[in-house]
Amino acid sequence: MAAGGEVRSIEGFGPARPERVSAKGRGLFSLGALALILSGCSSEQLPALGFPRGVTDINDRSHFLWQWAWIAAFVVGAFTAVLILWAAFRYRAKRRVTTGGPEQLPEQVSYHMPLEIMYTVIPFIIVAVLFYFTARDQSAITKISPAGVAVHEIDVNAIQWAWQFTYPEAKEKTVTGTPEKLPTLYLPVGERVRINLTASDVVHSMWIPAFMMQMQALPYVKNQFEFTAQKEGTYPGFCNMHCGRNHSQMRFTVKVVSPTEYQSYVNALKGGVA
Ligand SMILES: [Cu+2]
Repeated sequence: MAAGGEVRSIEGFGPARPERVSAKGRGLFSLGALALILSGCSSEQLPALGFPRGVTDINDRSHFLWQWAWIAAFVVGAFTAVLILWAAFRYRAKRRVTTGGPEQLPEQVSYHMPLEIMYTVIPFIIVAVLFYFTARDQSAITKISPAGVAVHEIDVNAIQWAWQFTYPEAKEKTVTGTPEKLPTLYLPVGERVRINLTASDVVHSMWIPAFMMQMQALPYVKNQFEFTAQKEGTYPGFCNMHCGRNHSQMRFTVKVVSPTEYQSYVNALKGGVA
């Protein structure tokens, strides 16, 4: 018991009590066990977290990054929450230790080198790991097949506020959409497709959520990406860059069909029927 108004030092950075260590130890053990369990999962076993599997080969690649970015965020978030709650409860103001005097601040720590190094190095490692996997997947997704490899090329032009699809295979015939009559982008299943993307006026962005793919459409620039659609179906497409008053109406439909059906579409377009 402190006497004569002297304030007993607040528990702080001294040695932790044994029961606190065991609680902390249990927390760390649980986190480690979670990481160990999750590391044994293949990306097929993990939840898809809002994106469909296998629609294109881009999905096959991007799912890994998508799922593990969430797992990393969850682990970092949980660890941070535990630390915050632990500090909040462990070092909360205790009236019983301020007998006779004003409330005292706990010991103030500054220029604690190990701590300073830790909170600089750990975020750097997190960013470096995310950067590595993002750069690896991005360069794979934007890799263009060498000349001579058969791909179906489709030129996509974004305009305020519609999409134009031009098929060189159909004698450069162009399909232009309007907000009232959305255009359809036809794609053959199981065959390589290259999108040559540009814009007529301002910056737009071509986004097909089911394909886990978006790319900016820039005026005077040809951006390209390739993929192989793996599942037939109809999927919505959007402009994903706020490009003006009617941006929200800048939509299109993607139809992945059999190669025969795709060929008939191209032929019909060539003949001016589609
Ligand atoms: Cu747009």
